[in-house]
Amino acid sequence: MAAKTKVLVVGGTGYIGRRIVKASLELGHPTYVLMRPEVGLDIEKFQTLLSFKKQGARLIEGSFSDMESLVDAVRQVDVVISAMSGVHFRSHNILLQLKLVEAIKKAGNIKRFLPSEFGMDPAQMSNAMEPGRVTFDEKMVVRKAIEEAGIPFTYVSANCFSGYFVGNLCQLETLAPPKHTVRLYGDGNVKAVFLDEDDIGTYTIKAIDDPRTLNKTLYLRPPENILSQREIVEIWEKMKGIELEKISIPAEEFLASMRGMAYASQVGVVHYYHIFYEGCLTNFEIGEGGEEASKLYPEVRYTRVDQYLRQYL
Ligand code: NDP
Ligand code: GEC
Repeated sequence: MAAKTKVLVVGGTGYIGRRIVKASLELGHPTYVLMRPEVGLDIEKFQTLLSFKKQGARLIEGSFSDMESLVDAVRQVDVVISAMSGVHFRSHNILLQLKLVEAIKKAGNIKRFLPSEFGMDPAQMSNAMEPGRVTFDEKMVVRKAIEEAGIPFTYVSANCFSGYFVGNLCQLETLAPPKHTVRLYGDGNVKAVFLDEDDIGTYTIKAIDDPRTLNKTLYLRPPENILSQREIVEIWEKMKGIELEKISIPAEEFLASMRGMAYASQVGVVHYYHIFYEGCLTNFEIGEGGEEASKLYPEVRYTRVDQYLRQYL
């Protein structure tokens, strides 16, 4: 049997990065995690790195301010996965990945690079609104650098992380379910796609050495998790045995609510607008350059939204 693909995760201690590390270890890949000296006294991050090591990962030291260290790190593996922050109220460093692209190009040994995407497909978002479009524009800059360097890639479009979108019944500015009143985006019937974070890790690792995903976008669209906001609310109401008051927000009112908000919140509003009014996650067919994950990997028993919601009861 061929040796298992060696994986380096950059951004491994992050929200989605740690799920990718977990899946890589579980699926038996020699797993390397970048350990940055900038961690300093961030004891939570350091302890997370130690816990990876305990589970069998190897920590590789390297810094974005030291190109040679990145090249050396990349040379030790077959596949690089980046899970660099893209969320504006966290830290947002998508463009820093240009250094990683440069290191991968210099090293010359990488069989697949998965940049930090894990959301909407930025290639579908060329008409997105300000200021939210920054996320997509920057991810496209990184894609361009990858493709110009001739680096083999897979882009993972993971749609909505359940932690941000399901537990709160798609409400903004909270992660907990509303108790009395839920704000519906328009009629609440636009379909979106919701993924358990561990499943995102699993599908991502499945794709890293699959010839079917080479130089393609992998869309995570497990059919039972293609749901409208109203359907999610109804699942929750049934589980909980309650009925929530529903207020429908017209599109114009929702967009106008952005005025006066902090920049990071405005970015969030724009993302929600495209997802829940425009239907940007489901209003296109997966074409030539794409594959759907639950079709490629039917053996993955993905988490349904009702199962995910149980932890909020
Ligand atoms: P996090 O905010 O958790 O950050 C991930 C990692 O980024 C950190 O752990 C850190 O790596 C690294 N990082 C941050 N700042 C720097 C820096 N200055 N230098 C080097 N590394 C840095 O990221 P998320 O998991 O929230 O986001 C990852 C991706 O997922 C993004 O592309 C984002 O757009 C997408 N996303 C999608 C969502 C959805 O619903 N679809 C929701 C949330 C995110 P280290 O471990 O080395 O410290
Ligand atoms: C679904 O696709 C994406 C989602 C994406 O491609 C990039 C980023 C995201 C989201 O991760 C967390 C952010 C951002 C958009 O909406 C999330 C958010 C949640 C922003 C502001 C909020 O108040 C919020 O409350 C839950």
